[in-house]
Formats: sequence, C-alpha cells, structure tokens
Amino acid sequence: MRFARNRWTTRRMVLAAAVAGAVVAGGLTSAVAATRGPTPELIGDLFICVNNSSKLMTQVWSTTVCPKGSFKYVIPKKSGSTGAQGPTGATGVAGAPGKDATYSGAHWGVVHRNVIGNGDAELASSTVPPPLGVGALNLRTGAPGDKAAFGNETDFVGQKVSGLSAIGYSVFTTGENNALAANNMPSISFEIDPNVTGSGNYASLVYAPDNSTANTWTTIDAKGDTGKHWGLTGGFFNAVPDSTCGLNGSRCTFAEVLAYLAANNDPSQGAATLFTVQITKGRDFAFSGAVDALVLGDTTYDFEPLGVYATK
Ligand SMILES: [Ca+2]
Ligand SMILES: [Ca+2]
Repeated sequence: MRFARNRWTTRRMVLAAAVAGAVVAGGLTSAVAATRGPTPELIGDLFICVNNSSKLMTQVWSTTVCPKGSFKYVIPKKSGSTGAQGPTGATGVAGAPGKDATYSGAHWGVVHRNVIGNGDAELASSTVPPPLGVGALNLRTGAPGDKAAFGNETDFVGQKVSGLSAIGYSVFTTGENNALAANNMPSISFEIDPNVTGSGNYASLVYAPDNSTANTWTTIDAKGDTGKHWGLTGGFFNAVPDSTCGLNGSRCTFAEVLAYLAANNDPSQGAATLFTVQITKGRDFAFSGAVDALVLGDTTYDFEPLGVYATK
C-alpha cells in the first residue's frame, strides 16, 4: 500500500506537470461534466479529472470515467511524424463531354454573289502540311466557266488601297493545274471604289501570278512581285487610254497600280478604298489547289478547318 500511495503521489506530480504544460501550450482543449457511465474516448489521449471544490485531480487514465462533481480534461496526444506517400490511385472515370468547337473569324466565308457554276471554296485540313496550322482554304473549279470566291465583305470596308503595307499568300498547286496554262493560279482580289475620274464607283483589283511549283506550298509576295500581275476589271480600265493597268490590258505591278490610281484620282471622292478582300479562282481554267497564310498589311490570316485566325 505504501508503494501504491507513493505511486499515486508520483502520478499526481506528473499529472500536475502535464496539465501545466498543456495549459501553456494551449493543449487543454475541452472540459466536460463528468458522468458515472463509461464514455468512449480517443485511445492514446491523456485525460484528467479535476474537482473544482477540492482542487483534487483524481484520474489520469485515458478510458476511465471521472467521479461525479469533477470535470474531465483531455490533453491530446502528440502527433506522429508524416508517413510515406501512398501508391498512385486508379484512373478516374471519364469526364462529361466538352462544348462544341466554335468558328473563328465570323466575317470570313464564301462570297456567294461571286460564285459561278461549280466553283468551290472550303476550309479544311490539308494532306500536305501548310505553312500555318493544319488546314487551308481549298479551291476547286471543274471547268473554265466556274468561279470560286471566299473572303471578307465586312472588315476592310473603307480602308485605303494605298494603306496595304504588305500583300501576299501561300499557294499549293499541282502539275495538272500547271499543264493547263502558265498562270492557272488562285487570285487575291480586292473589290474597290477606284475613285478615278470617270471610272464609276466599282472595280476589282486582281492579282493573277504565274504558276508556282507543283505539289508544294509556295509563299508569294504579291505586293513586291516585279512582274506585271495586277489588273483592274471593267470596261473603263480595259479601254484606251486607261488600259495600262487593265486585267485584260497590259497589267501592272502593285506599285504601278497605286501610281495610276493616284495620278487619275478624283479629289472630290477621296483616295481609292476597299470594299472587300477575297481569294478567287476563275473564270479561266479548271483548278484544284489551296491557299493559306494570307498577308494583308501587318496581319496574317491563317485558314484552318474551323475558321480564319488573324495574327499580327
Ligand atoms: Ca492554315
Ligand atoms: Ca467613288
């Protein structure tokens, strides 16, 4: 019994030290009225019972019950060290379907009023890697009487023809196309108000280059082309004395077209301006090929299966 009393004394001393340490560390986390019935507690935590009247601490064991009239305190056990990382879990279930893809470049599309016969223009993927992205504008005409037209009738209205700091595109053509004529190529076509004295308020300014190499993509600088490959449509620009830059006349370089428009400008109408920008084919020969990377000023237009993407 003496040994037991000594042990209790030792326990109370240890307990007093534990309570003091827990209070300092903020470790006393709960105080509940004791009951006589058994109360399940967390295994491993240390519990004490304190009687507020007698100031006695009477229990120190984790799963025991405090005497009635005393309060029970918990001193949480010290956390252990972090365990090793567990194995990788199984693959989760498939997510819900995503949203439908959206078309880019809402103002670009087939210019139906300029399509004739079986002329066809289609944005699609390309079997020969194009200069930009994975797709291109595919153009087809089945016969000399067909014409295809794809472009933008909204975004360029009113811009000055002379303001086009760069003009170019990349073309994919074939040996079959090239066998039909020396200039069986798709065109860059601007519908413009020429504002030339006496010309009326409409003409097309068309770039019609010589054939590029078959079965490969070729980048063409239309503005810098030193060959006379630009021409204006309409009777006014194709009759003497204004046929210099006529599409059915001798044709011009782009610099010569600008010089002609400036020299013959009607000041009352302002400078020549754009209505539309288009890629066209025909009417001239059967053709099956493609265009990509249209350059206009400081912007490049990437033709792709889901639209036209402009980058500066
Ligand atoms: Ca492309
Ligand atoms: Ca005009």
